[in-house]
Amino acid sequence: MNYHIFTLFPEMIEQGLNTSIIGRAIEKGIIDLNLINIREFSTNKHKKVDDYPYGGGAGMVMQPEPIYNAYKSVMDTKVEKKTRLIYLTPQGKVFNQKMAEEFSKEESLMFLCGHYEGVDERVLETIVTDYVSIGDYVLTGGELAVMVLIDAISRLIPGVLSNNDSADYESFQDGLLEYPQYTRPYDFMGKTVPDVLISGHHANITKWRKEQSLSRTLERRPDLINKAHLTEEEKKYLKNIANIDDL
Ligand code: 6GU
Repeated sequence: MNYHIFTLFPEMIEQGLNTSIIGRAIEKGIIDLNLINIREFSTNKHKKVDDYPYGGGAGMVMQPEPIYNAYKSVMDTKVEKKTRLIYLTPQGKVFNQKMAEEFSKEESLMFLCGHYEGVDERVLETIVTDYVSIGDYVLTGGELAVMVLIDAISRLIPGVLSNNDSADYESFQDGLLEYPQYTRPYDFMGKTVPDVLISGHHANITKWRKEQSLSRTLERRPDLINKAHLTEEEKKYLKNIANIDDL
């Protein structure tokens, strides 16, 4: 996977993604980060990239030419025509696991991080294919958001996670929250590990974990229950612990 990121703060993204699992995937060559500093494509002698908004109002707006020139340089030399360009904005579609899966199947992706009060609408209309938000709150720029997307997308690419981690991922696939985990010591401040986990009875452990996933999802994220694909047995369990008739 080749990521091309247009930003005014490449060092922020570099620092954020060069550690831990994603950093290792970059080292291994499974993913490649191409950070493009929009400022380098300014044709202004002061390397200016923003200006006052037409019509007045607070803040500055990023000008279209530096962004378009940066985009052109990548399009002409590094990517295929059909490559998607994702603009990070609170006005976008809210990112979720399904979108991460869809993006992870692409060969390369481009991202545009905005700053200031926004980006001139004309360049967005010209180059953007997808508008994506990471939630209903406002950030100062798209850099943190693009790191969130790249982390979530990259862990789905074969070879990025170890086999161990991948197996973990499968159990989250059903749209429920994870069951609680425990490790040593057996006794922490008087709290002991649930008996079933040290019983060695694998069928019981699997059943307990599924029930924990279900009850935890019902309690913490009831909105996910309706979307999850539940078996009749799972629905029956939830009906027993809640008072839900219409699952
Ligand atoms: Cl993608 N960008 C900015 N600037 N703010 C956001 C966001 C993105 N998603 C939520 N808030």
